[in-house]
Amino acid sequence: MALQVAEVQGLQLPLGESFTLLWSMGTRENERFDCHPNPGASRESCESLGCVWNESTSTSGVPFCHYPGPGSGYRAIDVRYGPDGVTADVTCDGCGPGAAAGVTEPVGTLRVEATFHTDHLLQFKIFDTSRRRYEVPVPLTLPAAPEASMEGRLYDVTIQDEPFGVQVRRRSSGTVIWDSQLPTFTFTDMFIQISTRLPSANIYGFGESEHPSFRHDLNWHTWGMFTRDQPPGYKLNSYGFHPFYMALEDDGNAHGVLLLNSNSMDVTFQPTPALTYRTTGGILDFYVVLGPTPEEVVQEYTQLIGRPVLPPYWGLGFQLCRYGYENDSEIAQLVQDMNRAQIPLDVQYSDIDYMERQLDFTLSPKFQGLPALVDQIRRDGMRFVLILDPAISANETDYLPFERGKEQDVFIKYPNSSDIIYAKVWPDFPNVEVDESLDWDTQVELFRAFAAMPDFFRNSTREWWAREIAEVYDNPRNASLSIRFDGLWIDMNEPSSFVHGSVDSCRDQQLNFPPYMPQLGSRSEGLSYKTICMEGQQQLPDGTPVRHFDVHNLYGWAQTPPTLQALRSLTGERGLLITRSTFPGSGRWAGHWLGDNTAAWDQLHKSIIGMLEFSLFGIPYSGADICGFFQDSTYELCARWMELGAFYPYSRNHNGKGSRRQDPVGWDSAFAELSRAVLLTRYRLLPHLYTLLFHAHSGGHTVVRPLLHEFVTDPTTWNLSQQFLWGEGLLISPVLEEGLSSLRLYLPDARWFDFYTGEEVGIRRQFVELPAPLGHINLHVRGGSILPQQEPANNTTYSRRNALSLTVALDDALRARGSLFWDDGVGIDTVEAGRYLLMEFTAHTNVLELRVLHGGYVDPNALRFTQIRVLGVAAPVGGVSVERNGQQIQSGHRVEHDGTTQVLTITELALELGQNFTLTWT
Ligand code: MIG
Repeated sequence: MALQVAEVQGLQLPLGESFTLLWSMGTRENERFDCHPNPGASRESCESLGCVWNESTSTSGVPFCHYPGPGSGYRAIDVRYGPDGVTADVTCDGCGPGAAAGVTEPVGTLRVEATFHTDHLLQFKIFDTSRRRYEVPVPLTLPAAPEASMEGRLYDVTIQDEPFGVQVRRRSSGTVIWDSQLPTFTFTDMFIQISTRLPSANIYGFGESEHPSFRHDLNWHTWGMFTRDQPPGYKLNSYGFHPFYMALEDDGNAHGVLLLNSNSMDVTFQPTPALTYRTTGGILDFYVVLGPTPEEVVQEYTQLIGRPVLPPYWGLGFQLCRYGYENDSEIAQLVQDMNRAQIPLDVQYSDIDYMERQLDFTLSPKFQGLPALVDQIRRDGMRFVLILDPAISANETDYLPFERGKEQDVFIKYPNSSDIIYAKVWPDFPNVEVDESLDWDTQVELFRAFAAMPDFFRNSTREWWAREIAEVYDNPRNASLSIRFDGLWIDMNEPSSFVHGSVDSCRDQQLNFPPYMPQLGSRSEGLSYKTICMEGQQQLPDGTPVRHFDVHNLYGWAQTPPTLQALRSLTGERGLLITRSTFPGSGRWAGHWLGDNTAAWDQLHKSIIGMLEFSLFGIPYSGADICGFFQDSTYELCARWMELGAFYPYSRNHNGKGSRRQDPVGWDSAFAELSRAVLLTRYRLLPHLYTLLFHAHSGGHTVVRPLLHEFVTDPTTWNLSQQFLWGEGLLISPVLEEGLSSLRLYLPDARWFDFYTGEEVGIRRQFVELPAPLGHINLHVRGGSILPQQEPANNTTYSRRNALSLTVALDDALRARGSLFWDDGVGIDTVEAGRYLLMEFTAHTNVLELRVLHGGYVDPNALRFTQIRVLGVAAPVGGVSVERNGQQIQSGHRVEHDGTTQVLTITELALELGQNFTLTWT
């Protein structure tokens, strides 16, 4: 029971005199909903909207101007409940007080439709019945007809009539997980607002923003959402757009909510607990998945938006890049130095430096040796990735990409006009000498070319883009300039522009400065801040015209599949694609780097939060620029970052232009040694990581997994993001602060074994301080899991030929399980075509079984498991017998059991990959 006591202190009431105490019955602070979200609220402007002005609060963020009562002015009529959903009409009388009053046209002919798609997925959509409004053209996977059953449904939906609200209740617990019967509800042309009470204060997600904590702080914070070329920073919306959150209810059940709306918006949390969405267009189209576990929330969400792509095996190797390589020899030298130092390296990049004056599809005179270098790198078993930007220079003579693009009408124009909207990005004007000592704006003015933005929705653009990429791969004019890249990296696709809107002015004031400007931190430049004009005319593949205003947040999303398709058709392989701007569903084609971070200690933890969020967003293949992009990294920071980054699914050391070298061979030999060691550990674990990415691709499981997904009954895990798991069984506890040689880390309720020594820690559900000297990252294997591994090598071409092994960590009941996914590592759609091997491992007491679940791939290298470590074996071991496909075999293995560490090691095995084996120890 909450205390309901008002304490009045500091009184000086002399005894014997008469006093009257009066307390005002204002709306409780947490129940205040902001009635004037635009800046500049005053008593006058507030009251003129029909709202209440109340300055009595000492809590920062509490709105002074709030709604006067429960009414929103909207009412539901004709509510109809059916087996597959609920519908109602929604009308408004005067549409209530508040933010939008008189500013943008109210929509008074609304309809709400709730659809029970499956037992764990429902949708409710609020839209205008009199005029079709813009809806997000992103396909979701929904059953053709509702499949939810009366008995099996995890939820009930109620539509409340006055004021209008939607309520969703979890049946099993009675918890109301959505409750929008609140005074804020507003539906106008350019300002749509809806609030909901939240069932708990455990909210995760929304992005892309740098969040100070994984679990949101609900104390009056607003987060703007709009894709933008904005390096991570507090309260700044960055490259992607993800209007999705996961909520953990107080009893440990979890659900997820997607608002499928692509207009600029913001979301406000308040400690009620409640959440308010404010969007500038489209409709309200909500999808709720009911879990009930956090892992199931991600599985159900990715089922809806599309499961993540399986990266090529080599994409799990270490990757190296920087902005500012001088020429191809610098890259050649670096790769050679990495190889000589025997530091694993799979993928080398070139940033925009390889282009002539940063023009897409060109080759700089300083990089004429690149084609040959790429061939050499590939011969040595490594791979090469090139960057591409969307902006196409319009100031060239004989620049075919622009000429052909114009011919095929691929560029975004002003509406009802043949004028292309010209932005400025990286391409330089012809014949200029860039003077980098000038200030940025002057440089942009003097040196940057006019640049046109392709509209990637159009079929013609997709064809044009594929052809231009093909001509880099196979240069039709000079075959010796063909660059045989293996992957592409698409940048600046928010889309980014160095001038706001266009080199001229934008033509539509209202779209660029909407009546409600979400809290994006660029009020004076409006929505076209660092991007193109909102009135830009785009066209869906079926010819439907759409405004950039509505589809801005889909720019990177639309560019991604045609890029992957082009890459695949050229290379004949799966290819590696990384994109900066993402939207729900982008994970189907690409991974994501977390953008232009700074070489600073706080970025280590922030990068984990970012990865955990992208796990929720269905983009598991992600990671931050290791050692930091902006500013000089420092030795210790970079060393700790290499340790952490070795456990990013996407593990790339990338640096900005002008800052000091930070690659593993850019420091000293001790640094090289430390990098080598931690990357060898990563490479050893790649079969496990690849298997996790397979489970993400096929089942929607997370790869980098928040602890709360595995230990949901333990509230200590609910906001723990300094540590993370790979799957369910490997706990990674990096050092995130300077000057430490030991680390305080949390071990949840399970048996935990040191990955390196195999010894049990013997502590659970407690924080513990463990040694963490520079060069050592704490890794713990959870009892109950089996991790497949492989002898590492300098790159995955070679490591894939090496011996396999297993680490079996027994739980309290002496059980463990795990799996291994294996295929050729590069083929397109190997999973869909069944061209893979899936093995399942189970251990119980003294028996370990290796079983083939799917035998669709035979590795050409005759791979064998040669070593098995079983952790937590207390009783002395006499011997180990081996059966293959049910037949006892003579195997020349050796057995070692250490009674102190309780590690059973079986070596010199030769268990062929793809066969069934049973090992029994006595
Ligand atoms: O305006 O291509 O996030 O990784 O090195 C900066 C140069 C453009 C931003 C990317 C970064 C890349 C850089 N790019």
